[in-house]
Amino acid sequence: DFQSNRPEGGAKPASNVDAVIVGAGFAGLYMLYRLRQLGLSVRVYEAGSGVGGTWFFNRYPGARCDIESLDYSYSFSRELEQEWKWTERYATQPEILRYINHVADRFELRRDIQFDTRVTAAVFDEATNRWAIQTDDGASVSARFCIMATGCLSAAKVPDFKGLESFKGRWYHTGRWPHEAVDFTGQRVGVIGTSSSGVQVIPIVAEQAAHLFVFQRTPSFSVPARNAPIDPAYESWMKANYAEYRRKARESRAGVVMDVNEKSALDVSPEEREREYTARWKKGGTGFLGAFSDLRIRRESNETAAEFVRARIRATVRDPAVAEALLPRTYPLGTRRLCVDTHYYETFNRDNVTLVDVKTSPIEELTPKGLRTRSAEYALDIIVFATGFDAMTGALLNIDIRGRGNATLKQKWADGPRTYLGLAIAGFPNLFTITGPGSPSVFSNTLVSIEQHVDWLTDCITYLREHRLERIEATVEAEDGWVAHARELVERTLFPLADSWYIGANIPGKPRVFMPYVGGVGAYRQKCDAVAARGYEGFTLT
Ligand code: N01
Repeated sequence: DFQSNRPEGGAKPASNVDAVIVGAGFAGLYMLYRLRQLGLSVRVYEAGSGVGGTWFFNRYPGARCDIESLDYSYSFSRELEQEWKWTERYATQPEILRYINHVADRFELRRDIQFDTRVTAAVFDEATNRWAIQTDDGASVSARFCIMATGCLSAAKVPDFKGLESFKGRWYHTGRWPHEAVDFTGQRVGVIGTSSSGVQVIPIVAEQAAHLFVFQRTPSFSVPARNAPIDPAYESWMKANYAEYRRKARESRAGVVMDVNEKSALDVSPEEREREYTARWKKGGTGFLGAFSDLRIRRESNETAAEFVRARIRATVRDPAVAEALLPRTYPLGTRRLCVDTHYYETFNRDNVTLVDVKTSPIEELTPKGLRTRSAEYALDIIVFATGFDAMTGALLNIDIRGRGNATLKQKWADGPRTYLGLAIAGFPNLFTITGPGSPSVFSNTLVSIEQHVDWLTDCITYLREHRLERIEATVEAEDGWVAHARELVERTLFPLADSWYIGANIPGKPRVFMPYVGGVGAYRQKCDAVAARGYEGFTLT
């Protein structure tokens, strides 16, 4: 019975708990908070030495969120929401990490978290309906529920470059940045990767380095952030209207209240288009994508937005050849994550910055002195890999997860992830994924998605307890239906046209399956609620 397991006083690591949560980022912390409220005994395992997940590991200079601070925060506690003061429109990584630490302290979450511990395996025992969870310290714990709060972008990927071990300089991955500051002063630095992480780190490194080489394979579309201190009048308005604002965000498409123009880009004059794009460009941020309703579904509409951004790049970058090389041309705007930057394109006007095209002349190997492409060798003291992540499935598949009949998740997902609602997996009872593949996750303000998943799971576990049920498992039919529905939605969009991490294209050999759910968080929430209201339709409960 998982109702009576809570150890007195909480703190001691128990070998038997009601729930194990893997990960102490935004998702894991809130899950712990809610399950504790139910009176469950919970153990959280976290590979890092502190809370924060993404924000613990991505400490590279320039790291900040591209969702506004007042949106990218928990809504579950009115006091927290009212008392916390954000300083900037877009919070920096250190500020977000301070916030997460504050939350952990405020709600006394740390006593149930074991840090510096990586979960290596999770095996379901059909006889007892419990998970045996193993950790890299050799310990094992048994839990009724295993909740994966492992993050969508947590398995950092350093490409398998020949000769990496021979490189005599220092190298870093943006997603595994050291805690001590890295000093680029007087150094010859190479940054590999020009997507969200790259566009943030590049302008900062350029200011310090003796010379910066930017190795670009695919140019990104980037819009200016227009970051600024929080406007006190806006903050007061938000704090007075938070409840209503959050409700709208939950019902929205992306988990933020966005001004979306309902018109098609093709139904207005070129002058009106220019006005609309210019206004959004001046405002800054990803709201640019709301300029017209069909930017992600109609190629010709999308091309008008793409051309607008290309014109801004040409107007910003002085050397026409460099500007030309920075123009994205091979995929529609927004089908890879739109970048948000502060002085990214301007950085290429500096004398100490060189853009190197590694599409036409790929990186062949790292050498003791630096890096060699097909056409030249570059002497480097420091290499920064802004090369991304084995997204959405990487962190899950790094754990040896075995469900009924000892079947592995690796086998089950050999042709790409399959889930029911992005929350549950047929064959893996009592295991849940927060913001898993098949849920809106990375296509939303993650905080909104995380709270929705955690609240849904809390209700689900309450339901099981009230009905004295021990086991919940998605049916294969429900899972097949969800996978088909998700695929059908994405096929109506331009997303499949891009080689992106959304579709696994950044990891050699990864199956090409579009992983996030594109239906929007509002519609998705309704579907999840309907499943619960119908007694957990699509699940077998025993
Ligand atoms: O990773 P990416 P990221 N040789 O995979 C290049 C979130 N995020 O860390 O496109 C040469 O997007 C690769 O080139 P290509 C956000 O969701 C948010 O930047 O594969 N180049 C690409 O340029 C984002 O989408 C924020 O041709 C190689 C880059 O490395 C997600 O995290 C900030 C290479 C990888 O881009 C991931 O972003 C940061 C190779 N062998 C991150 N391998 C904000 O909120 C890879 N590349 C602002």
